[in-house]
Amino acid sequence: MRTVHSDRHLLRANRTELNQGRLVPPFEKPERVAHILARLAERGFPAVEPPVEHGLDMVARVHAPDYLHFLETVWPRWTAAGYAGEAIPTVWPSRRMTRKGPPEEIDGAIGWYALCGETSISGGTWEAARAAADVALTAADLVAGGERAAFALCRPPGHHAAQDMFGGYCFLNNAAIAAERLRDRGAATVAVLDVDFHHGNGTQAIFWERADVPFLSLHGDPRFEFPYFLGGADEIGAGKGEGRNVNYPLPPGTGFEAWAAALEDACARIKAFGAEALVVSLGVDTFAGDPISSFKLASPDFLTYGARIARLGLPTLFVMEGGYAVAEIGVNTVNVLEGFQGA
Ligand code: Q9C
Ligand code: ZN
Repeated sequence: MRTVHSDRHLLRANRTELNQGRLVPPFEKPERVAHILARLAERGFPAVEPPVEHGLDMVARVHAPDYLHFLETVWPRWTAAGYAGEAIPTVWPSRRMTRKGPPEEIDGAIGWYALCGETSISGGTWEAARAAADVALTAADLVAGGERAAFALCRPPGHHAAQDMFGGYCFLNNAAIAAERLRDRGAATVAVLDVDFHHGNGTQAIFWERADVPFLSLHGDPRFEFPYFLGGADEIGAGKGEGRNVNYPLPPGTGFEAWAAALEDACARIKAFGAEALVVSLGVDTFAGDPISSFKLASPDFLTYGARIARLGLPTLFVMEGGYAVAEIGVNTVNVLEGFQGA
């Protein structure tokens, strides 16, 4: 399986994350990718390939123009305002506040576009996010061109990013952008299967009314887990998309047996939807040793479910999302790819 990857992810090197009332070093850090690259090489995968620059046309199919302009300018605006730390929102258009667009001041504007407050923005974030979108698009083109599967080693991740919102370490929704590309290149129905520990709220929002891109997500029950305000089983899509959004909220501490049962149901539905291609939002924060998640998957379980996904028999694009047990992220991620290839 070929991997697309850009060194420009290194430009995303923020120093702070608001966690449990303190600013701490971010969980979503560059070393995550280094471990995945090392494991790919160790297991004999082909040399990683750089992305082809695609411009912003496909990105703009998923994200609003004013949001893209915000991402491009937020850091210079923040520093021009004289703010010393990294850009972090402190105020939101919350319930009973009725303004319908971003205010002039960057401190307010960042709250308009933020879904939450842990994800700081620093210089280079926009450039890294753009490169990650190019990685996803380039890998999608490999699959559209006839590869059985490809791996988009994206960083920063994307599945929490909605049309006009960043947060949960995500800025551009790489998986959604790739799904649009696969649609353009001829797959009539492209399913997105999200196996990251957290609900893919951004991807759900983007495809909520779409019949051609069904979204299925296995995740920690939002009554107990981030992103808290989306991801329930009763969210089934609307309009033409009704019945094509499928959430599997699972209790804290879920182990592989229950997780795999949900995956089995998701696979049956992907078949029933008539998907012609598959995008997997691949987060490995379901691992038992993950520092911010509560599921109990063991490293060999990733091999098992990679093989199950392969048995769908669909052209498949794996898009990297979360996973914060850095020492094991390489083994767990590559196990999914090896399980897929071995099936
Ligand atoms: N500070 C992804 O896995 N909550 N994002 C953090 C610890 C946000 C995870 C709690 C988690 C976002 C792509
Ligand atoms: Zn996650």
